Amino acid sequence: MSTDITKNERDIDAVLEQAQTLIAANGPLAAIDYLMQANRAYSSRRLERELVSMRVAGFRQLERPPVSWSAEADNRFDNAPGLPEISASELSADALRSGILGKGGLIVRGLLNNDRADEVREWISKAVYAHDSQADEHTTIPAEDAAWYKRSPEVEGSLVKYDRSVWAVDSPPAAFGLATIYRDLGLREILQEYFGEPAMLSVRKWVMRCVPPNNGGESGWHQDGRFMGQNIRTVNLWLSLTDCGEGAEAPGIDIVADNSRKIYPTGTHNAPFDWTVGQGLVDEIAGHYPVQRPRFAPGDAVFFDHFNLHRTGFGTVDKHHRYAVESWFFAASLAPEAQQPLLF
Ligand SMILES: O=C(O)CCC(=O)C(=O)O
Ligand SMILES: [Fe+2]
Repeated sequence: MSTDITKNERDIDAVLEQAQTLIAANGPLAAIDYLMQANRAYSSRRLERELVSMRVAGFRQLERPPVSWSAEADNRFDNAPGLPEISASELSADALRSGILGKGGLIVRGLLNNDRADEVREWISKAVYAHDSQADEHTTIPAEDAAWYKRSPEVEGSLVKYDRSVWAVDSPPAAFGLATIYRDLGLREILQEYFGEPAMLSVRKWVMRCVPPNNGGESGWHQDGRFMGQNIRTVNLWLSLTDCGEGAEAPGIDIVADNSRKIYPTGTHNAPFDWTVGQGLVDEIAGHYPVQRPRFAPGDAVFFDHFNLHRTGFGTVDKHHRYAVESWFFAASLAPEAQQPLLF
């Protein structure tokens, strides 16, 4: 047994050495591809941690020539009353364009099958549990459980906590699993086509969310472009892992199906904070655009960008925590440094 472990560790050493050679010869993305491939076989916590570090460090080495881009889209969803909906097999760069730019967002049903959605929800539970145990000095948990929350030296800052969410990068096994799923879904290619250049994720806007019920609670209406800047190009994949939203018993997300690409004033109309859009203004906007609380099954997703106006949708009779993953993808050439972009 112990010989096997030693042999395995020596294999991992060799894999990491090979990755360094690849970085020097072919750049960080080649090394990341190689490590991801290797980790499908090894499932090694060490490789997963190295991957996180390599993704963040790799971004700094990336050449990012400017790209011209147009916000044109076809009118395939013009008759949709609110956010259009498609199935996973219909997802393409053109569908994303028509949904996000034409209607303010695009719902994709069954992006993950049930088994995969359950698996991702489990990863979030493990990461949250490991985080909470490490935050509590009286609790010690086995090393294999603790590995689900482990900060890379390349990662800076911390998540402002409103709920039980954690950054995906702080859970290297989950970050590996999610990056693998996104690649398997073809998101790298779809987003490359959407942006006309590679898509990046980031430390700060890749969040595994665990939102407890807060019946009757109000969360802040916001546009993420308000914090991240407007000279960016983004696609957010908001992936539900819990039955949530209208008619369900877990908090959902409230979304305005608004395709006007502007940032609304914040801190007015009785807004509770200076970064939120007041309910009075949302009521005015609702005269022109539908305000929705979609019902999401585990594995359903909604794509939108930094102009979308939304908030966490607390119910009145919720009983369950809502798990979801928020993944903001950025066009490489305009990826905001403050979010700590990373390669996926
Ligand atoms: O998950 C939520 O409730 C909020 C998500 C959000 O604000 C976002 O994805 O930008
Ligand atoms: Fe948001």
